[in-house]
Amino acid sequence: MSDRDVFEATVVYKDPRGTFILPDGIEPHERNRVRCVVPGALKKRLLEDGRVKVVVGDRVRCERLADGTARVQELLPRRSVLVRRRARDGNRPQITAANMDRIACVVAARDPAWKPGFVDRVMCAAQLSDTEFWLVINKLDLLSDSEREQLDAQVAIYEQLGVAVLRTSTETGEGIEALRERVRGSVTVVSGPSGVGKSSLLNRLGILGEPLATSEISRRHRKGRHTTTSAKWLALEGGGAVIDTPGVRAFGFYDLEPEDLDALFPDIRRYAYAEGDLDRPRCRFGDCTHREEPGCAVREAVERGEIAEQRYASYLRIFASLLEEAGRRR
Ligand SMILES: Nc1nc2c(ncn2[C@@H]2O[C@H](COP(=O)(O)OP(=O)(O)OP(=O)(O)O)[C@@H](O)[C@H]2O)c(=O)[nH]1
Ligand SMILES: [Zn+2]
Repeated sequence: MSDRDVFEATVVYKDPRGTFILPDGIEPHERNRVRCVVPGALKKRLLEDGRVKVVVGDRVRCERLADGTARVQELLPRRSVLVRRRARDGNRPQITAANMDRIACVVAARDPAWKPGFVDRVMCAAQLSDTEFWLVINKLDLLSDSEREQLDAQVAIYEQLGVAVLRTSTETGEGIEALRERVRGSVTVVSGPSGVGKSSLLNRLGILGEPLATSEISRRHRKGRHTTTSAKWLALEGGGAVIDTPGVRAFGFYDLEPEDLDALFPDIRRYAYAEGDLDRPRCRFGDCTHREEPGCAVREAVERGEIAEQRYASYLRIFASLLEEAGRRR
């Protein structure tokens, strides 16, 4: 085999026909995708060593085959990975994407109204993946001036936690150029509930290749044709990419015990542990879960208004859902 038959590539898409990659050094356009196979021996090794499988965003070394397709020889080291619990198989990991620099949670200012609980879940997932988190609020054009002020007050909670909050409208173009600038040159996983305008937004960020379908009709059509829910790696003009993940209603957490949840809420963690150090709990009970226990530093901070009620409510809800999942596993 000559050297030119071996190349490195990025995994951009997966569906029942196979895994699709974009070889390095050629224009990162959809039409240059190459279909490849992941040999059974490699699949088995990935399962055994905990890397699970080849996912969108992965870097791979491949070998070109005579029929124009390719075979993956090796999965190259990952710098980050987004792990979600599998919807149906209980506590088995579902790795959604790899090698991202951040997760951007896209919600709508209204139609559909955004739920802080959803945002908090995605933010926990970013914390768990050790990845930067952005909150993108789209459809800003639908708000009156006074509603906008309410929104500003609500998102101030996130801004105080150091989260970048980006306000956009694909109708008026507000914030689009700023977002376009910010995503360029790096890899952003984009996640959001259905109907928030995620596809409309991505189409405005300068993705190379076919625009994403956005209207209700084409969306239904698209769902009919493909049954896949793979993420898609979309190269950006000027470098970098966005990874479009299929609409998620809920984020589950793989391998997370309820009692470890406080570490994923930076605001709660700050009060629960001296200087955020998990070895130095501040509540009366070292194993406090910050629900009903007396002498809880977190609840006291909520009562003083130093932790937002809304964030604490999310903590309690996610805690309860983790408890329920843990119960189901046992
Ligand atoms: N008013 C307003 N409507 C928008 C905006 N962005 C998108 N929309 C509309 O919202 C609807 C949903 O937009 P999509 O881009 O298809 O939404 P999506 O989030 O990709 O939806 P899924 O494909 O279900 O995940 C469409 O009717 C868009 O025209 C916006 O900024 N303002
Ligand atoms: Zn406590």
